[in-house]
Amino acid sequence: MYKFPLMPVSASERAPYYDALFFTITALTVFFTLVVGALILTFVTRYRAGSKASRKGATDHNSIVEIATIIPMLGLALGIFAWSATNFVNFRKIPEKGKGTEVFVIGKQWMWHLQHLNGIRENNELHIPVGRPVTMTMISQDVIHAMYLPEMRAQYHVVPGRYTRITFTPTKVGRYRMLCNMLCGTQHSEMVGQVYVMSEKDYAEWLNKGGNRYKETPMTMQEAGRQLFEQKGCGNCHTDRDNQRAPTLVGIYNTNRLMDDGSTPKADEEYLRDSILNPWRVQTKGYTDKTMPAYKNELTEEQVLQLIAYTKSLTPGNNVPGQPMAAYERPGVSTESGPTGRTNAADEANKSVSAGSTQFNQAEMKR
Ligand code: HEC
Ligand SMILES: [Cu+2]
Repeated sequence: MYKFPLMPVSASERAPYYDALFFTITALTVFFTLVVGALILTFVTRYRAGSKASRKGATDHNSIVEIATIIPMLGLALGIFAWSATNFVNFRKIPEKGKGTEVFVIGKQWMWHLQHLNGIRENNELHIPVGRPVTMTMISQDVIHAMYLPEMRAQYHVVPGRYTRITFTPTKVGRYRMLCNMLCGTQHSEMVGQVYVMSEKDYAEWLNKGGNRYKETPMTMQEAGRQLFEQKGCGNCHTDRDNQRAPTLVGIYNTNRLMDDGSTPKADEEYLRDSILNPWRVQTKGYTDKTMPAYKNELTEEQVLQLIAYTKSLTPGNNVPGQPMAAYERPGVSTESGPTGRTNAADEANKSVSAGSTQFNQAEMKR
């Protein structure tokens, strides 16, 4: 809306309201500065010592003029107060539960930890979809910080011992700043991060990748399958051996299965896909209860392919006895961080002295 170079771009629904107020106050300030300045200049010139201007009938008090000035000024000030207060109240209306994106924020010297409802964690970074309200619930682990998102025109204190909240709706795709706006210690100025406002499609993709933008290589299908296997709880029933709940999937690929109706189909891809999507059509011998959920409307074709890839990898040699399912390891890959089980650069960065700066530099390099 405004292209004033001193202002950061406007990237949230509240920016125009905030800017209108800001520029009105600025305009009023400039206007009165000019009026008062002009009057001062006029009078000091006109009535300077030694000037011949007439000093006849000088008064030092005029109630009418005073009242006529004070009342409108008071009105103006109260008007600005009412306007600001309305903005403030409107911007602090937290969307109903379940509406929009919820993010949980921990501020600490000197970084921002963020976690999404689905468990994705981020450090000094926030990925959000455009056009949907975002609510941040924030708390500090040490001193008082302040979450400041200049392009969103949003700021609120982050204090120890209680939750504060901030809400805004990003309106423009892009990369914006996340700053700490409360002097919080020596590296306060490095408590910086980025807000990535993404299109719905990019955001979905990002979520799909487990939120790990730094991943060097995408997950293999097997890895993705394993992740799904865990997420969907397949392992609650399918373990490393046949049990009362379900037959094992270890080693079944390309073998002939004995079914309840006496048929012996080969467990190829087609069979596996069918068993996952419509498990009760023909059941494995010994399992007559329809306990396995039908995933027909729950999994995408891509996910089914990933699950099949994972199932294929489950050979006895690849299986750890006693474990629910084969533990899948890749050299140099930590299984501890994040839902993807991959180390991410943010975590690495946070081990060094200034998490903010390291990560910021890394983010810049990747661009
Ligand atoms: C509540 C328990 C349960 C869950 C959860 C479950 N299954 Fe099953 N699954 C079964 C049972 C019981 C059978 C055998 C009877 C049948 O085919 O319905 C089976 C059969 C299968 C088969 C065919 C195995 C064979 O004997 O040839 C495959 C493949 C399979 N499940 C994959 C999966 C996948 C993948 C998931 C997760 C997305 C999953 N299952 C979740 C209980 C479960
Ligand atoms: Cu801070």
